[in-house]
Amino acid sequence: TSIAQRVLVTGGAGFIGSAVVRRLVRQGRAVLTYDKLTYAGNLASLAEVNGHAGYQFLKADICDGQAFRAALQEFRPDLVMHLAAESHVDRSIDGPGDFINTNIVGTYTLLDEALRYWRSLDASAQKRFRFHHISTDEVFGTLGADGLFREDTPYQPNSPYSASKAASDHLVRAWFHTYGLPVVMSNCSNNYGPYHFPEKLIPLTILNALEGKPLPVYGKGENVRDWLYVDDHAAALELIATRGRPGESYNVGGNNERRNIDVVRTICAIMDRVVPDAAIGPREGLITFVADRPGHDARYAIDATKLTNELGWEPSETFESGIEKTVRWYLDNGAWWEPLKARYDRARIGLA
Ligand code: NAD
Ligand code: TDX
Repeated sequence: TSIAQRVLVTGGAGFIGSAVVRRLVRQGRAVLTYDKLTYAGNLASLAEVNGHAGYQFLKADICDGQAFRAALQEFRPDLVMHLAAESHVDRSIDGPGDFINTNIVGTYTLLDEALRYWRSLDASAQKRFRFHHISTDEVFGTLGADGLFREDTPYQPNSPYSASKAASDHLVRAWFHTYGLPVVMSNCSNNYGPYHFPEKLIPLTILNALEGKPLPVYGKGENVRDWLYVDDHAAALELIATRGRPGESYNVGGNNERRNIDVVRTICAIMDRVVPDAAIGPREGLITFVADRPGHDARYAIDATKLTNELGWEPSETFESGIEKTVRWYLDNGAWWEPLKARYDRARIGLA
């Protein structure tokens, strides 16, 4: 196919972005990772593709319009996949400023330059070009016991993070309707898997459980998230970017709703089986209920039937298969996460 032969990936050194980059490079596409390398960006996540023919890395900020303009002119992508963001809800509560800058101003800056670039292309290149904005189900707010988020669910973001992502979604939509920039959008549920920064619930639980440290569970642990294995998300993103209809948004989710306490217990059971430690004892004993997150959304769950019906996407991992793989990946890849413990204050990345 002639589509998406040259892909610029913002946030390609992050958790999901690096999974996307690894996938696209394996397929033989030319890829440019455009990433500022904040605390969440890690070149070690791209070791597999580094040095590969057709792969390039550029350290740059999405708020820097001149840098992005030069990257477009030099790399000449036919697809931009925009994943760069401040992504951690708890950090957005402690300090929203970076979220406003990167997620809102940064997305505006990319749209402004992408439009200029798109207008400079010839008609056939214009027709092929796509700007894919990657977003979250958190823009829809919170669900009660029933119901699922659909693409037409009203936006009701509740955290500074989700509000900044909602704002960016609205900007992307406006650039399609007002200027005709060929955009596609997607909103995904919680991802998990290899290369996930240890501040997030699943890797945090694995690493603390390994060392016999407390496992912090917010509130009563009854909040529900819909978990998707990161490579299943990367596969969905490729389909949406290459075959999604311009101007449309697609929800992505794993049909794997779990209460946080059950996620943590599942990880404890796998760790007890795979790396039993008599000095630590059953890991469930490490679970510690702590103060709840302010504004903590009760439940997220995704209806992904549009993506399945239009583009034929199906996740390949269940939560049970994916979490087993994930635990084993962390146990086998200390070389990836050990340096993070040395580089950052343990508390700052959530480790006890
Ligand atoms: P992440 O925090 O792991 O990675 C973010 C990446 O963006 C990092 O490499 C970082 O260096 C880079 N970055 C941050 N600010 C930048 C800037 N100003 N300029 C250039 N690069 C910058 O995030 P993630 O979990 O991989 O999420 C990727 C995207 O997917 C985000 O847009 C996020 O909102 C969305 N998303 C994430 C999840 C999830 O569960 N993790 C679910 C749905 C949607
Ligand atoms: O120590 C913890 N204890 C705990 O109970 C942490 C870090 C989290 N939690 C809870 C809060 C959430 O209900 O676990 C759940 C998952 O928390 P996070 O891993 O922080 O993820 P979440 O807030 O759900 O957001 C994630 O999914 C949607 C990503 O960070 C977002 O970028 C994405 O948009």
